[in-house]
Amino acid sequence: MSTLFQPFATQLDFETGKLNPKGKVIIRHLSDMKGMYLDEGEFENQLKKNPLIYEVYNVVVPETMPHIQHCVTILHPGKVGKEYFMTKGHYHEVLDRAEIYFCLKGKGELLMQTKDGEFSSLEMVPGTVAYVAPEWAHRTVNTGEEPFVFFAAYPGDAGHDYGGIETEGFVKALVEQNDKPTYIENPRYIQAVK
Ligand code: S6P
Ligand code: ZN
Repeated sequence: MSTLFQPFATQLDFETGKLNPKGKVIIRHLSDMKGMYLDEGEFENQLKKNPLIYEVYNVVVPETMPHIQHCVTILHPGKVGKEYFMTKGHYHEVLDRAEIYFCLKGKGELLMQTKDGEFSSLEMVPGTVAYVAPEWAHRTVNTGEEPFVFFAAYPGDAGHDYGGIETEGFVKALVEQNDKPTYIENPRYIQAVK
């Protein structure tokens, strides 16, 4: 056998969104998201049950170039007060690394922003292929009533910078108003210091 990295395949179950083999699994409960939801009282209330918010199944490949990281996220439905369940959101540690999201199941929104405070969002339904361009932080929000499942692929060396979003927050938040997902300004958003 050559010394080259060997090709391999992973099986994605379209029903559950899970991978076989499972790869590296990341499970985030509400307690992992302190300070991220607008309604702090409701956040504390729900901590008693500490619901599962999302699961990420990462195929294990080296976190270097020229490899391609790929994974599936299962974002569960629910709300904290009026605000829909969401992922933490991050910039890539190597800021100019892009990413592709492919929605497989459920529905949601993909929120993106730059360090200059520019904001963009895309609706995600099964079949949507979204391009997260270089330098855009990204967060997903489940606006439906079933799990929102999407596949992602990104450069091997991208890495994750969570600290930026933990400090800044997102420009906008997605809440239910008159039974509809509605964007509101996030009063706690602080523009990044560059
Ligand atoms: C990785 C990619 C996704 C997220 C996942 C969870 O670059 O964007 O796989 O990691 O959706 O979100 P977060 O913000 O907790 O990493
Ligand atoms: Zn990413």
